[in-house]
Amino acid sequence: MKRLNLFILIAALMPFAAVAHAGDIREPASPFDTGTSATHHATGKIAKVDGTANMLTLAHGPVTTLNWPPMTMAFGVQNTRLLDKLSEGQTIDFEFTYDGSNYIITEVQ
Ligand SMILES: [Cu+2]
Repeated sequence: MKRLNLFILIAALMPFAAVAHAGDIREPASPFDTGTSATHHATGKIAKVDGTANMLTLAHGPVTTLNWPPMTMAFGVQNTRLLDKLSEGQTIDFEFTYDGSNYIITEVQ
């Protein structure tokens, strides 16, 4: 009888264990996990255009190829003249790569 109670308890707790594990999968991928040649695609809203540092801060949506959740972060820009055409509050589709130390935007649609 005691053994049966233990079995029921374990069975009852199992869904919670599964949920805790699913949380692990959503952790942002480490930069070291990604090849430097891969191109990633995302949609984001421009939070800041920094023409001095040639950086674009974006509140971007999920990036499935990197296992990233939505977040706000700064990207480098490959073609700095691109920044002249962009302004805060604008929503863009963009492509980016990892150059070994920074995430660099290579194309904006
Ligand atoms: Cu990000």
